[in-house]
Amino acid sequence: MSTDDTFYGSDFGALSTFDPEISGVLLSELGRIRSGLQLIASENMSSPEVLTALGSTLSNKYAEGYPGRRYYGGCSEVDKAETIAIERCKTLFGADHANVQPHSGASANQAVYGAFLQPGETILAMSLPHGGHLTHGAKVSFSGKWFNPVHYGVDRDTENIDYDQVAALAREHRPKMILAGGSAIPRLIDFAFFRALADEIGAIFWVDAAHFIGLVAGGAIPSPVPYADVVTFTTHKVLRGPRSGALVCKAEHAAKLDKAVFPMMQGGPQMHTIAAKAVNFKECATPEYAAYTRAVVANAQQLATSLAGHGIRPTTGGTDTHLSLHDLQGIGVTGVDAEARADAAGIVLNKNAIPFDPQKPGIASGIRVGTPCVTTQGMGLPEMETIAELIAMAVIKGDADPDSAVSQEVRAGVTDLVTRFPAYPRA
Ligand code: DSN
Repeated sequence: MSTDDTFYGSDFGALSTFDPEISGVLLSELGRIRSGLQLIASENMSSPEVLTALGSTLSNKYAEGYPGRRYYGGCSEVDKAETIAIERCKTLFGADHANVQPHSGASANQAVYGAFLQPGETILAMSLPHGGHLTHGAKVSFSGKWFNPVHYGVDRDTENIDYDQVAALAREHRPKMILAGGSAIPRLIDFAFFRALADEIGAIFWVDAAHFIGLVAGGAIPSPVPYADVVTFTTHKVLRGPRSGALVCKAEHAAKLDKAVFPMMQGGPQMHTIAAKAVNFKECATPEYAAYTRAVVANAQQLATSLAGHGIRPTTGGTDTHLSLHDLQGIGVTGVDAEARADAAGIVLNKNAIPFDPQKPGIASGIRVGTPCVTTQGMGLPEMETIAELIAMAVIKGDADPDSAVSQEVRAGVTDLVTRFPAYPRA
């Protein structure tokens, strides 16, 4: 990552003069990122190169359609950006086809429903309280309102996907589409199992890889691409690109999915973001990025183990990926309190439902922690042990008062770490 301090360092150029209120927000957000530990599993710190593409004049251009087939003139340059992004994405994931226009993971997911399902048809997906996602058929989402979701969960003992239940539900309900993936799944998913099951009942097999696609890009975990009909993802999590989405699919589904992204679900693509995705895909093809993804997993495993040593139990016993989910019932703290106590001490993490959670989602019995950000900052295994100590101190002994003695003590430890491993380091 470059360390161009003129881009994100001490001011935002003309914006600082014209609009001190907003440039002040940009600077204080940078200060917030730099001064705390960012452990939200779905966040990362994009490079200045990605941020430069995001802040470019490509933001101005309307380009409805696809390269060479636009509904507007003047698309010669954005056509180049999108073609480069598509080709890099296909190469990175070994995919037949890529669509880089989805504005987000949720938009990419909408396109999959649009391409393959009619309203009222059945999808089999992981339930939200067991680690799925809103767009996987939750009642409050379009996916739950307009389609017929059947949900599988995890096994009560292993806390891993209950594959027997998945098979039984698939055979009983004969869904048109089977979905694997979610937002709080610490373990690897058996894609071969899902592929075989989908083939058995004649269903489309879709993987929502938003959380772990970055690990796939770097080769740290196995890829769903050879197995799935379509793989959707976000580009801003472990992948470390701009806040956006994309999908890759088998050649036979390309035309259908392209039409579902545009014009069915979206209008004009965000060409500045597509250019930033191209930059990110180039970054992800480097040996440095591959090493980063291995370090993300090693760090997540160490963090989960070290938290367990402080009585903060990881569900499934640990993790194979970038995140772990922790059950706080043994220490008698709710997720919402843990999040507030950590926040008061400069540690940003999120409360999370755990499987079979007795609490409402807004309270939750768990926390989710992830290592994409701290690994981007260069932290390694010893620092994960320190982070676990700091989390334990804040969550078990602390409170939500930033001025309390415990919060102050934890914050001193956080400050030491972020001083030694700065985010967006100054040149
Ligand atoms: N909100 C994302 C997450 O934190 O996992 C998923 O969409």
